[in-house]
Amino acid sequence: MTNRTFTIIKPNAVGQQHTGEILTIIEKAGFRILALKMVCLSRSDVEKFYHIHKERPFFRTLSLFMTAGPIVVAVLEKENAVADFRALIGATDPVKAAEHTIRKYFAESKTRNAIHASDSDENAAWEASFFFSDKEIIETRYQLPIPAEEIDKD
Ligand code: 3AN
Repeated sequence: MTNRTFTIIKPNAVGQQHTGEILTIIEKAGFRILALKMVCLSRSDVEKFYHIHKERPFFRTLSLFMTAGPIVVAVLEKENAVADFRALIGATDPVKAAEHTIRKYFAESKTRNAIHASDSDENAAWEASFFFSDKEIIETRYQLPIPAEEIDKD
């Protein structure tokens, strides 16, 4: 089990200005943000990213939705990241999502379901590399090189 997962805050959640609230829930649940950016997907991006769903009946509407506005993508770190983050976001169908999950709060339907999470360690690594180079995934932690009092004294 690795400690990384990948997420997308989807166009409806970004458009409704829930990005900050969702990132707050994620950080409060103990996930550390290693990479973060806002992007717009093209139809060809959606076909590549969701290639396993390409033949599914909902693919057309999934593609129209995922290209409807900007998304926020992130790489997250925590022990047991993939499973814990799936629990934090809740079921694909918001009607079935547990109380206090991100989808329970923000999803509007199975397609407009506010957030994506990787479903395995292998997919997390592949999905992260779809959006970020190795250099953009930052492991370095905050650590002052001198005592805080010295930083504050000038
Ligand atoms: P999850 O995001 O919960 O892992 P997946 O990976 O099975 O779900 O599906 C990817 C995305 O495809 C979902 N987040 C959702 O937007 C859409 N989707 C999945 N199943 C359906 C469905 N039965 N009807 C409509 N959209 C769906």
